[in-house]
Amino acid sequence: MMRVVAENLEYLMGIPENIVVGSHVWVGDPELVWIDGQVLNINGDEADIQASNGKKVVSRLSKLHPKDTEAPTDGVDDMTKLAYLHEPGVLHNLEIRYKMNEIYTYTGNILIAINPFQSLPDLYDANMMKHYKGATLGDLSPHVFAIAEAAYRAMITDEKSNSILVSGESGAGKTETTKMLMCYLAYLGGRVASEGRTVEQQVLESNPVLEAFGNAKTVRNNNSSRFGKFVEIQFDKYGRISGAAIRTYLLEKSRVCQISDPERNYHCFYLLCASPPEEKEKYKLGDPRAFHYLNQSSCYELAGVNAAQEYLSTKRAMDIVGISQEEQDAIFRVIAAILHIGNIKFAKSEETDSSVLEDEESKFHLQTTAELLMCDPNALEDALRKRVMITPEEIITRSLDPIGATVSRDGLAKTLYSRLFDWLVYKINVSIGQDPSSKVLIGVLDIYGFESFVSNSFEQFCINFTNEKLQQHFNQHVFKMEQEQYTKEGINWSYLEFVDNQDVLDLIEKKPGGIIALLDEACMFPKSTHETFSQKLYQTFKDHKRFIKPKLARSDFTVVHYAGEVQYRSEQFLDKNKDYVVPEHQDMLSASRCSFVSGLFPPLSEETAKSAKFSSIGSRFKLQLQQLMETLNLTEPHYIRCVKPNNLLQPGIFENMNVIQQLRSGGVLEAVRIKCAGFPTHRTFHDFLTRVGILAPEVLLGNFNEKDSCKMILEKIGLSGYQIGETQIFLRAGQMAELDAQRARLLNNSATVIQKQIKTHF
Ligand code: AOV
Ligand code: MG
Repeated sequence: MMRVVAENLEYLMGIPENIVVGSHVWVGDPELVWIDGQVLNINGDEADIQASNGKKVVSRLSKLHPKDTEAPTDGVDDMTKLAYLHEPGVLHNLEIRYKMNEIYTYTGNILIAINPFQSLPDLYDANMMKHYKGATLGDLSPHVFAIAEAAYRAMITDEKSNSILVSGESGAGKTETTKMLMCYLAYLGGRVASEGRTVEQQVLESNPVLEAFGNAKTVRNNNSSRFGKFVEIQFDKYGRISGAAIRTYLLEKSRVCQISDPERNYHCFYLLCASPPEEKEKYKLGDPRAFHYLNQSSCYELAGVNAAQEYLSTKRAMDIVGISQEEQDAIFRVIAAILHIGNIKFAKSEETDSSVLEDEESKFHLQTTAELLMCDPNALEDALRKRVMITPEEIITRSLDPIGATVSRDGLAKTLYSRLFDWLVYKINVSIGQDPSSKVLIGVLDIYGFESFVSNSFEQFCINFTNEKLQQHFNQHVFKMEQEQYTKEGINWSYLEFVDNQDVLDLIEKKPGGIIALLDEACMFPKSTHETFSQKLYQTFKDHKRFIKPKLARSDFTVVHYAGEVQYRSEQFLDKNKDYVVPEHQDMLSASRCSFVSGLFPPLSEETAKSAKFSSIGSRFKLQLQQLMETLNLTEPHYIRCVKPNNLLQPGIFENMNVIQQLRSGGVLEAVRIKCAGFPTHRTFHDFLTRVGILAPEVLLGNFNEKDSCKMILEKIGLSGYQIGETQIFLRAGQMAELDAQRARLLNNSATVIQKQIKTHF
């Protein structure tokens, strides 16, 4: 039943019949996306426009949008209040509000949050929380607290779980928004003046811990989360927080070994390098510039962040979430060990093409790593440099060449780091604890938005897959909400269909035959290369609407996502899909004398050791997403779309092109489109009469009730397709513009008549 309704789409494209000479319009602009102007002339299907920035522009009539000259100059706090709901209207409204520091705007129930890139303390203080407590959504200015309040109230009254889905591109403000949501929920559901470590405190303090180990400075965000996160906050029957569970998704492992200027590695490395002298001594650390994993970039400090203080506050947060002193020591030993591992260098051995430690310094770092990990230095060296092959006849030990040994070294560092991160999440979960008797929860999702770079790899593929999933969920929800509102008003609802992205999802995840399944197959077949994998894709999806083989590419492939085309480079897909711990690394670490380290590498059972030749990251991620969607489907969702107004990360700059792209890929425009396909303009009978009553003065003079008056006016004008609800008029997209145009003509005519009269008089 899901299909594009082309006729309705045209409403979004423009309503040319209402555009006449003198009309105020929005016209496309290569830089600003849309600029306003006035029609000077119309020739056939083209119009000359005087734009407000002084330019004269010629445009096809069908490309123009009417501009609402009566829209409030300070904008509207809900897009659905716009008389003309179209792309330029939405964009302009956000811009004027942003310039007034009004960073939040609703589109129905969806909250759009534009990153202010400046601290707005009054916006989130205790007074503000008090203010929103108990308020109905829409009664107060749009706010994250209002969304959290709505979720909490819905949970209490309907005894149903709710979820808040925060999305947006890197640096748009998802994590900050999530933290504010959690603060507000802790305020609503916390125990008053309770002592000790409360569940809500632990939930809140899990954020700085996870940020220290899972966030890093990137070019897009100085505090970029390199993992996705879903926090389930459980409530007891009194509406108090009684437990929580944190799930994380796809930590970016490659960053541990490889960074480029001006990005940084994970924050924890720099914090540890800034720890008090006795600790630095213990971990044999010093200047971060001395470590290969950190000095590939020349950025070591973060503006406005004191690493030494941050180290101490991270440890305090670790205390609160229940990580003991011994565990903290072990964690930082592993972090330090990773830095030392990165400084172990290999050179070509003189006799063969195998490798040796390059110099004394490398020996020192190897020794230090072994001490910190409490494992045997010889075993460590062997695990890095040698591979054991078991053939039916014998056991052969082979030495790796320097390149192979370096790859092995980086693999070890990545494995250690990702196991450590998983342990942290596990530990936080155990220590906060789940409430088995809790019946309802509020889930908060902070997950990476759609990504499309010049070069896109497996990570972007997974991220965009996530976004396809969430987009489907979002569309279905927006659609349902619209339907509910119409049902409430007793309106006929038979026409609405929308674009569904099931076909992209099938392309990616269908089993068998989808891209992930084909990738797994390739990974299991020893002779596969990224080229054979790509060939297989080209063959299989030759006729797929959502798949393109780029003309000049030999192994790239393009997926037509809902938010646009993304070209993926398949080079590292196979490697990145393999979740593989080198058995030599596994054996060496599980033999560590430190129970924390050996605990990160529990010995594999015979069974798994044999069968676990290959475990697929893609398939596991798919499963995780499936579980996430199942959880979300049991909840009542609320959406927050974060928008990054500029790439300079500066306050006050609103870049139209940038914003519009995010509104498109975040599905905000899709939501607007769904609304437009229905009855986007709602007006109470009274408001409607005030605005267009002049078109039928005889009706206004008559003694009718408001509903009947509206009906008579609409009949007189001859509009069709609108609906009259219980309390409101529901108009099709563009109909308000049409009414306004008629009114303008009427006023113009009467003005001309008056002018003529004036002329003849004098
Ligand atoms: P992200 O979570 O969406 O990016 P963040 O939540 O980390 O983005 O926000 C990026 C930066 O923007 C923060 O460090 C703040 O400086 C600023 N910021 C965001 N929201 C607000 C706000 N409401 N008030 C003031 N400043 C804000 V990423 O994790 O990179 O996708 O992977
Ligand atoms: Mg983030």
